Amino acid sequence: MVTDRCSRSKILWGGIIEEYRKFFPVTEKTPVITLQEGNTPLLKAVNLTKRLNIELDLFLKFDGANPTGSFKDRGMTLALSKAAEDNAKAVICASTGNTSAAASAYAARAGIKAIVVIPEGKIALGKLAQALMHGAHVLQLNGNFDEALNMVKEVVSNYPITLVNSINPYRIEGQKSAAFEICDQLGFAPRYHAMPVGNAGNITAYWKGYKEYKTEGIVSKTPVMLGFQAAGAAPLVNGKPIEKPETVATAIRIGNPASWKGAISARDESGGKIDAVTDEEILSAYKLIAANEGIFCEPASAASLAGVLKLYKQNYFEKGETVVCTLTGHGLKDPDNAIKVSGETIKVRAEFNEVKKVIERIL
Ligand code: AN7
Repeated sequence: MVTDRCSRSKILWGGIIEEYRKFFPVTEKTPVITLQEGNTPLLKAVNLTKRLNIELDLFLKFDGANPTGSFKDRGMTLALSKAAEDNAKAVICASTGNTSAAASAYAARAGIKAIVVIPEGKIALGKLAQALMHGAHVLQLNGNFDEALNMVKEVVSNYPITLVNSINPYRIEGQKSAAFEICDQLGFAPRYHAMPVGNAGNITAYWKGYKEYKTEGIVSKTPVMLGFQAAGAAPLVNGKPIEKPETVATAIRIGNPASWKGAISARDESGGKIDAVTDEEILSAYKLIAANEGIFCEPASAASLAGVLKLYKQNYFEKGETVVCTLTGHGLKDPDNAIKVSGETIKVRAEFNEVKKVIERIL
């Protein structure tokens, strides 16, 4: 066979299972269901730190650059590969949106049916569009995420359907790959790792990943883990479940996180913190990231930077330390919020003189 010399197939990214195979419970019999997720950008926040006069080595891990636009792809590649290995006919999840988008996409790829249960009217429209386009059966529940999760747990105890929420341990396994990538990209583990917390699967996964890299001797230290919940949905901060969680960051509008213990272990074993940030702080960070670094994340994702800015003001960090913020999802999923917080556009008549007046004001 003649191949062109331009082929880089051997060095291109194969998705997290192929890249980190030895860290996962897969065998050669496991069919790998992948959209080549992972390998997302780790960008130094050079403009933000300068603009806000922040003395930190601040990095943004943009997991919104995954195939379905969120970190959920990392867990879903493993969950659907194992479901396919077990000949599952259908998968189900409750979701604030991103899990349903990822489950639907990976199920489509695997040729497995997907059922997603979402809180009616409380998920970003882009996420709903994704589930619909990937052919999932979308059930809108008159209730919140926590009620939806209870419902799907009941379903899987009655039917041979695989649950792909993060209670499914393969989800956590896959999501730990983000911690591996950050270490591989930096060449060491960061001193601090900040991330949004909703159902708490991701902070559990990152902590597992960092610990495994240390056990393997790939890094010498693990980071201090910092988790941030929205103030209106902060059960881990308050120490008890919240019956009616509310926040503009619908992705983390969760009152009783399934991985409660995992989040507390990550916090305590790493000497870290789980704190709350207000919707105002979240939206401010959301705009700062987009306007200064050219990264458009969704509101929930910005809770990580909002939290770092809050702690920075409290002199929590040693100057010059490395801090990584995970930006968990893409801003394009939720254009309504973006347009709402961006304010008015400037309207002009289609005349050169009108445009000229505006341009001269801007320059
Ligand atoms: C953008 O999709 O729970 O603490 O059902 O979409 O692991 O729950 C989403 C969660 C952060 C919180 N950022 O992660 C769901 C769902 C974004 C998210 C989180 C979510 P976890």
